[in-house]
Formats: sequence, structure tokens, C-alpha cells
Amino acid sequence: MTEQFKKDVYTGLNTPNKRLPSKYFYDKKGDALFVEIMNLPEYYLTRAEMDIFENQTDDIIKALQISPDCYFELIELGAGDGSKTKKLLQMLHQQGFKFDYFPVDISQNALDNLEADLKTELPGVSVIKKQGDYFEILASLKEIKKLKVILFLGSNIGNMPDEVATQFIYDLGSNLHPGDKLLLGADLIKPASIVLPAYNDSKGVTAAFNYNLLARINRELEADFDITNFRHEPEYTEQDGIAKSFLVSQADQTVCIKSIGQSFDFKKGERIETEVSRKYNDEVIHKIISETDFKISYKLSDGKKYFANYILER
Ligand code: AVI
Repeated sequence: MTEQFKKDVYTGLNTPNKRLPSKYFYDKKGDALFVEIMNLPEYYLTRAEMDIFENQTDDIIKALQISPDCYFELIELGAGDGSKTKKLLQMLHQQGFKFDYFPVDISQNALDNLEADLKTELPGVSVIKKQGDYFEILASLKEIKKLKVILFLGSNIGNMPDEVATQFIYDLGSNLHPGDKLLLGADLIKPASIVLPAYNDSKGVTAAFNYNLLARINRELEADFDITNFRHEPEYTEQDGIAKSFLVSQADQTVCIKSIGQSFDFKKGERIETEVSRKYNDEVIHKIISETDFKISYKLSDGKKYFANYILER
């Protein structure tokens, strides 16, 4: 992990437009900050998707078209606290469906908590937790010939540029069999007046989430970033539907990253791109899916039309 982290920081800071991969937000502190973000009034994404899972649970189940006598595997990539999925699990269980729930996450801690919660809240549901890399886990499950339903929620797909998202969904499909389903959560394109505050909340939690990336580089790669010399800056262009987060250098400064053995110069006003949070419409989703082995079979959205869950069939 540290070797890959080093390599990614080295590459990202040696390009003319400096950038750092957003996957490194999620250490222990970053996980906790992200939970805080999901509860912020400005961060509409979680509530909008929860609205779908709470109020259209039955529609989701119908649209998945699972025959009642088919024993299937429900696999959630990046399960986190599973709060939305619990609504679906409860309804599936209530309606007598037979399935195993496989929450997959990088964080063992998140999986242990989710398993403990489900044991008390939904003791009748079979839970098989899987910690680690999504594709290794899917490959290991490929031999199971049961129908698979994959959940990839929260607009996590939006943190990938379109080409990477296309490849990711294509690779998912190659680990599945014809007839398997993918339930994909996607944040929809909407005005900047709604999107920007979600990435620049008034309590400064999102800023702290962004700064934690530098703190993590300081801790794990022996760097000397002075975090007070950088400012969190979100950006959103409604026309493209792309939100980005940056860290902007507040002075001409030099930062040494000891474990990489290199110093990096930052000009006053120079930006490091730390995250892309893509927003979608049907056209963008159709274009991505058209380059994979999936077909879109259904779309659900929340009351405000902020968020969509697409059901795709392999
Ligand atoms: C995890 N991901 C979908 C979040 C997003 O909205 O892009 C991460 C996040 N970054 C800042 N706030 C939330």
C-alpha cells in the first residue's frame, strides 16, 4: 500500500497540472470525516438516494426481475454502513426472497460494524462479509453460478473519469454472467447553487476531508506540508456536470517528501486537483454503458430528481 501511495504521489506531483488521487482520502480519519459529510445538510446525495431506497423499495425489487424461487447473491461494492441497503434487505427478506448478502469493503472495521448491526436488525439475512479489492472478490465469486445482483451506490462511479468508469463497468461485466444485474447510483447534473455547497459545506468538514490528504502524506510519507498554507477550493461546471476539488497553494513554497526523496515547488495560487465528482444525465450514462456488456433496463429517481439508480442487465 505505501509503495503504491508513494508512486501515485510521485507521479501526481510531477505532472504540470499537479494532482493527487482521491482514493487516498479514506484512511481512518478520512472515513470518519466522510461519515460526517454524508450527514451534512448541504450533502444532498445520501438523502436523495435514501429517498429512493426508502420509498421505492418495491419498485427496485420488481425492476430487478428476480424470480421468487431463485436463490441469488446480492453483492455490494463499497458497502460502508449499508444504511440504504438495509431497506432493500428488509423488504427482500419480508417478501420471502432467498439470497446471501455479500458486503465488500476495503475497511474491515466498516464490515465488522455492518455485520454486527445486521445480526440484531435483520437476524434472518445471511451475511458473508468480504474485505479487499472489488475485482479480486468478484473473480473469486465467479465460479458461483447463482444469479448475482451487484450494488454500486452513492455515485462512487462519479469519482472516476468517464474512460475509467467505462473500463470499470466493463470489467465488472466480465466477472459476471448473462442475466446478472448491476444497480448503479449516479448523482444527476443540477445547478451549481446546489452542487457547490455540497462540496464546500459551512462547517468546513469537506475542507477538512481535503486537507487530511496532505496530513496523510505528512504522516505516511514523511512530508512537511504546512496545511495552513493550502486552501480547499471546489469548482463545478454545470455544462459538463463535473465537480472538482482542489488544494490551492497560498504562497510560493517548497515541500519535502522524505520517503520519495524529492522536494516540490508550489507557486502562490497553484492548484492540486484532489477529486473529480462527476454528475450524470441519461445521455452520459448511455454513452458509458454502450461501451460495456450491460443494457440499461430501468431507472429510478428521487422526488427532487437529484439522484438516479440505474438497473443494468449483463
Ligand atoms: C464518495 N464520493 C461519491 C463522494 C463524492 O460526492 O464525490 C466523496 C466526497 N468528496 C467530497 N465530499 C464527498
